[in-house]
Amino acid sequence: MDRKSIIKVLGDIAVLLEIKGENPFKIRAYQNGARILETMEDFEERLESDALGEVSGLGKALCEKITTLHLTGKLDYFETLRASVPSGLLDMLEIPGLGGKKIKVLREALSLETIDDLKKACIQGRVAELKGFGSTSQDNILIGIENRERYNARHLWWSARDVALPILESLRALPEVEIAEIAGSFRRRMETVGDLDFIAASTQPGPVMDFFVSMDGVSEITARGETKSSVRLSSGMQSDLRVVPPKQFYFTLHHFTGSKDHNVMLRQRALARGFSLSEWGLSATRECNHAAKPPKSLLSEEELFKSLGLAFVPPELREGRGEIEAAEKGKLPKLCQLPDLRGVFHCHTIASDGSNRVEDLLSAASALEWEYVGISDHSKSSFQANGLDEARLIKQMEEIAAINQTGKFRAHAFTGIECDILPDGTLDLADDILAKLDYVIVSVHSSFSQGKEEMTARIVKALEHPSSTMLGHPCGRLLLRRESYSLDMDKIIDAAAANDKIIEINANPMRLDMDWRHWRKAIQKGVLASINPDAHDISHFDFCEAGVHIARKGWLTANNVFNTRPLEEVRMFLAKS
Ligand code: DGT
Ligand code: CA
Ligand code: CA
Ligand code: ZN
Repeated sequence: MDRKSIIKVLGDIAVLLEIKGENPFKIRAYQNGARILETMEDFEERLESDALGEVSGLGKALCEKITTLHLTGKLDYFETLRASVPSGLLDMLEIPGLGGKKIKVLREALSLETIDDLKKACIQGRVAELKGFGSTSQDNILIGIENRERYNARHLWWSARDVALPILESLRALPEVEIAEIAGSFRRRMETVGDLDFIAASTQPGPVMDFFVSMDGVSEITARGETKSSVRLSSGMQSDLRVVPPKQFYFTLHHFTGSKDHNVMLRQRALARGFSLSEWGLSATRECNHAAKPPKSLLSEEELFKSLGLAFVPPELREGRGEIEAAEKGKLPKLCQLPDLRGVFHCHTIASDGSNRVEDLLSAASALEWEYVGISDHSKSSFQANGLDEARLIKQMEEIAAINQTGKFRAHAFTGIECDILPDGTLDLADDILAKLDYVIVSVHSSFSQGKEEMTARIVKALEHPSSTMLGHPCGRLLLRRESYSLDMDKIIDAAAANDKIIEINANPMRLDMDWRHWRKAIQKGVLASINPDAHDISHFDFCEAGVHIARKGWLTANNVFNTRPLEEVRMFLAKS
């Protein structure tokens, strides 16, 4: 262990002893020890020659601990001590203004063990009453806790993009930058993103770093190095930038795109071929007569995969779920793309809780060169969304027929409904009306707390209804806000397959439901996806992009997606279902 890490351990020991309320002399011995190491000029030599004990202030026991850490990188005393303090108290050290002594007082006076306890105590005003705290200190602790929550949170991919793309554009505009990309979960199109990982190719990292740490929206510089910096953005998002020499760029881009699982597998494959793969490059590990020498620089990521005998793996698929085997066999799917869509289902109008008329939706869809739009307002049980009863629905069907008649719009309107699945699995509208519609989306909007079996049976029953066409937002989650209801997705996929029903990819960036992890199983069973914006406004047509990302993460080709089909095929499918 190096000197810096040893100093850190000594400091941590002092803090742990403080939290436990140990003898102040003992605490001071570790604090002093850390300080002495910081300024010691001949640390290495003294360690080697066993002359640490001659330094005044370093007792025998402390010297032994330092030597053990240096030689083994571990210290039992420290491990035991750390394990004896509840982890919630250690987390409190991350809150500005809280050190070992104050945490000890909080723990003893208020018997706190977690940050949640501490938050409650602050809100109740109990911290302000403690000696040495006061109301300003209490307010600051509360702010610290809230910031920590905000910073630790993940972010929707959709909101991360609003932050990330302008930064990427500015990086690319710098004269010193040759290429720049965003790697990490953002590039893999995960539904949520922890932090942003920018990679730039440049021979002059200095000015690029200067720009990055001082650009608009930086609220804190958490690390500033020659080739790597980290900043906190005012949105609460953490963001890293690595600057590498141009010939290294695609190795680094690949490494930091991840995922970790994908990287591990690719590295193993490289090793099996006598190469060592890292963020720095590809090198030979042993002497042997390779037909191909490892490339020292790359002009694209394709070349990296090619040098390992693989087809290019799109970033969305790099999750360590069989993509490398598929790439080896040339069996990667040709993933669907946004321009493949020829229309959407699941759009709400002013008749329920949408903000546009049918005509507005048709006009916006036509501008996108779509061939059709499915109108699907809520049904009557969703009274909070002004859901339609039978009479209002019949009236809407007549209106839509009349609009189609005018021939004013390129896009055709299909008449549908987003029909509530009632708690017992029956549908919210009369069968004879449902049978008259072009299509029916069935969705759960109530009794979310049903048990797994009951909820699964409820949804399966709705899929077995002869008039249902597709299942809306199957798990009901709201990302970072509300968990999925409990259900058995395998059984639901089976029911969809058995009854020839479509499953929606709800493209609302807060839903992205059905989750991409289930889609490979679903398409193997022949289930079709419909990428639906769940539009309550014409601007929500944009959500389709997020839906396409999820479809791609689920290995879907255009063929697996119902709404890539031309109008006539869709008509035929809906007519026979
Ligand atoms: P996030 O930020 O939590 O949404 O997820 P990622 O995937 O962006 O993860 P991040 O930012 O920690 O690191 C970016 C990529 O860098 C990650 O996907 C794989 C690579 N990477 C980072 N740390 C490690 C590591 O310790 N081992 C391996 N094999 N790869 C790593
Ligand atoms: Ca990341
Ligand atoms: Ca990162
Ligand atoms: Zn809904």
